[in-house]
Amino acid sequence: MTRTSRGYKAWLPAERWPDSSRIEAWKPLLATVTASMTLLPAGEGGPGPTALRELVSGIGTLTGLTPSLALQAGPPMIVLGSAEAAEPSPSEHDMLPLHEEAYVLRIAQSRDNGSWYAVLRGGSERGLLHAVFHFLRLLGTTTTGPVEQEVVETPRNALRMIDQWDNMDGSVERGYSGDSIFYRNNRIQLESPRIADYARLLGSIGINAISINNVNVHHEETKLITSALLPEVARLADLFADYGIQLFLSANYAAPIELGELETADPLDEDVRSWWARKAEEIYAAIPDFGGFVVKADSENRPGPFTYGRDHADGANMLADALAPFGGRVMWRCFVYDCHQDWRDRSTDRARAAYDHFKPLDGRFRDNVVLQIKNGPMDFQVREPISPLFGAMPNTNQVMEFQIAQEYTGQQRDVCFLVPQWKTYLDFDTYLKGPGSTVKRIAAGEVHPFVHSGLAAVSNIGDDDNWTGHHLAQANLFGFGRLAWNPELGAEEIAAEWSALTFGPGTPAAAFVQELLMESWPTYESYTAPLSVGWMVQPHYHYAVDVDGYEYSKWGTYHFADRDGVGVDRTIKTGTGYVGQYAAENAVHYGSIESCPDELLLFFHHVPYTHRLKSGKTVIQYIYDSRFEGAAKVEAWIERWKKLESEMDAERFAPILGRLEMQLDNARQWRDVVNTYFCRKSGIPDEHGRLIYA
Ligand code: GCW
Repeated sequence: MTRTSRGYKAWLPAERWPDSSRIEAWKPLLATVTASMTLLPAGEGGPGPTALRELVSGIGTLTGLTPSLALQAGPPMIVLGSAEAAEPSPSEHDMLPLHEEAYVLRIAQSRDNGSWYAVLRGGSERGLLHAVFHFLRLLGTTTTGPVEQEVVETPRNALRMIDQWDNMDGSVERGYSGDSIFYRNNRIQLESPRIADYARLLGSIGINAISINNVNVHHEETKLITSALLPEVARLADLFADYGIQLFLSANYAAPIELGELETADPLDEDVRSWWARKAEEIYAAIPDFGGFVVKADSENRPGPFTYGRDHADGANMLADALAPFGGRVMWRCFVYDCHQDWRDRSTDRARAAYDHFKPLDGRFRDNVVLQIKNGPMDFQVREPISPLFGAMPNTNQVMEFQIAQEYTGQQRDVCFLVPQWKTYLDFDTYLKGPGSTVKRIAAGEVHPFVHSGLAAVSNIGDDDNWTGHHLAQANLFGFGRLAWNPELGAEEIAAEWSALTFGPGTPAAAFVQELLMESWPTYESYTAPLSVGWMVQPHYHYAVDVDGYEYSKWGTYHFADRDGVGVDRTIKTGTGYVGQYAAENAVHYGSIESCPDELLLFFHHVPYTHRLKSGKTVIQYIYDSRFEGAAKVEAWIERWKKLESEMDAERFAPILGRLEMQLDNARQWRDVVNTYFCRKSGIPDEHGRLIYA
C-alpha cells in the first residue's frame, strides 16, 4: 500500500500545479491564513482543527507554499490573504446565522488596495470544514488566478450516509476493491492509517454519517456492541468525528440470543427491551455521539420480529426506544421480500414486497426510526423504476438507499458512472402529494414533515491501493457525496469536477474521462439485460451474463422470455398489480404499453418481440442493435484511451486500459449470449445480418 500513489490520493490535492504563473497569481491569497482561536483547542481533535490542517496541507501540496498562521478570537472562521482587507467589508451573509453544516465562502479583492482575500465562515466547525473542502475543490479545478465570488451553501439533505458492507473476517460483501480497510482476522485494524484517510475522503465530499459493518451481521460483528470491542469502536468514532462524520453500527436483531444472554429477541418481551436499553446505555457511555443502528431484519434469512409474530414497527420501535434517551436513530431497511419463492407461482411479485410489507405500518414508527428504502423495487439493477414505497408513508421518516458498489453494474471492472442514474431517481416526480413531489424533495424532507431524512449508499471502497479497484469508480463515491449535498448538481458538472480534480484541470485525460463517464451508464445498459427486464446475470456472483441464471430460481427475479415475447406483466388488469402501488399519474403512465417509456417497458409489460418501441424499432431489433452498439462503444473507448498514453502517468494509464479491455471481453460475451438467446427463442433474424450464433 503506497499512501503516496496518485490513485490513493483520489480527488484530494495530490501534486504541485505545473505552471508557476498560477502559483504566483494565488500567492497573495494563499500565503497568509488567519484562523479563529477556537479552532486550536490544545491537543484536541474535531472538525475545526481538521479544517485548518487540511487547508494548510492542501495549499502546500498544490503550490509549495507554507502559509503563515495567525490566530484571532471568534466564531469558526478562516481568512486567507489580507485579513485587514477582509474585515472592513463584511458581506451581508456574514451577518446571517448559519445552519450548523452551512458555510459562506467569499473570495474578493479589496477596493482600497487591490489585495486579495478569502473568507470562509461555518455555521459550526463542521460547516467550516465543508468550506475548506469547497475551497480546495476550487483550487483543484482552476487553471487561472483567483476570481471574485461568493457562495452560501447549506446541505440539502440532513443525513448523507455511507454504509460499509465490511465483515470482521476482512471480507467485504459485494466488495470489488480488495479486502476491508476496517477489519482483518476478526480484529479492528486500528493501526491502519487508511481508516483516517478514508474519513478524510468522505469528509471532503460532505458525508456526515457512516455505518462501519455489513448489514448482514454475523457472529463476530454482533460483538461490536460488547464491552470487549466498544473501546475500539469508540476510537473509530473519534477518527470519523474529526471529519464531521457520525458513526453507526449495523445491529444483529437477534443479538441478545447470539451473544448468549437471552433466549428470545421478541420485541415485546420485557427482558429483551431492558437488554437493549442497557446496551444503549453502555454504547453511549463509550461513544457519546453514537449515531444509532442500521438493521436488516426479516430479510434474506436474517432474524427479525416475524419470528415472534410481531411486525416491523414492533421490531424497530423496540430498538428506537432503547436509543431515544441518547438521541440515537434506527435505520430500518425495507429490503424485505420472499427469497424462497416458487418460480412456478406467477402471482407473487417480488417488486411488490417492500410496499406491501411497510405501507400499512405508516404512522406506527417512532420519530427516531428511519426507513431505509432501496432506490428500486428489486435490487440495484442497471435500470429499474423508482421504489413506489418512497414517499408513500407520509408519517414515517425515510432515506433512500443507493449502491455505489457496482454489484449489478459492472463490479468496478466495467465503467459505469452512476450519478446520471441516481439523478433519474432524484428528479422523478412521484405525484404523491401533487405535482412536484419529486424524490429529491421527499428525501430532503420538503414534501412530508420528516424528522430525519436524506440519502444513504453502500460504499465501493476496499484496501486496493486506489480504493475502488477501477480508478474511474472513484467518481461514483465522489458523485454520491456531491449529490447528497446538493441533488440539483448536474451529472455532467460532477463528472467534470471529478475528472479535473483527479486528472488535472484542462488536461486531455480529464476531458476524455468526463466524456467516457457520461457515456458509461447508457453503454453498460446497452450490452446487458435489455429494456429494464433485469438480472440475466450469473447467480450469486452477479457480473457475467447468464440469461436464464435466475429464471427457475427461488429469488423472484424472472424475465419470462418465451418464443413469442419477453417481460413481466405488472399491470393491474392482467398482471401482478404492482403498477397500482404508484400514485395514479404514474400508475396510468406505466400501466399502458402506449405511454410506458421504452427503457422501462419490460419491467412493466410482457410484449411480443415484434412490438414496436417509440423509437420505431421492434423489441427484437432493438435488442440486437443495442448489444452491438454497446460493445462497439467500449472498443472505441479503448482506441481513444490508447492515444492518451503520452499525456498521463503510467500509474493510472495502464490499469485503466487493462480494465477497459476486461470490459470489452464482458461486453462481447453479453452481446453474443443475449443476441443468440433471443434469436434462438424468437427465430427472428437480425435485419442487418450481423453475426449471431443462432
Ligand atoms: O443485493 C443484495 C445483495 C446482498 C445484500 C442485499 C442487501 C448485504 O446481493 O449481498 O446483502 O442485497 O441489500 O441486504
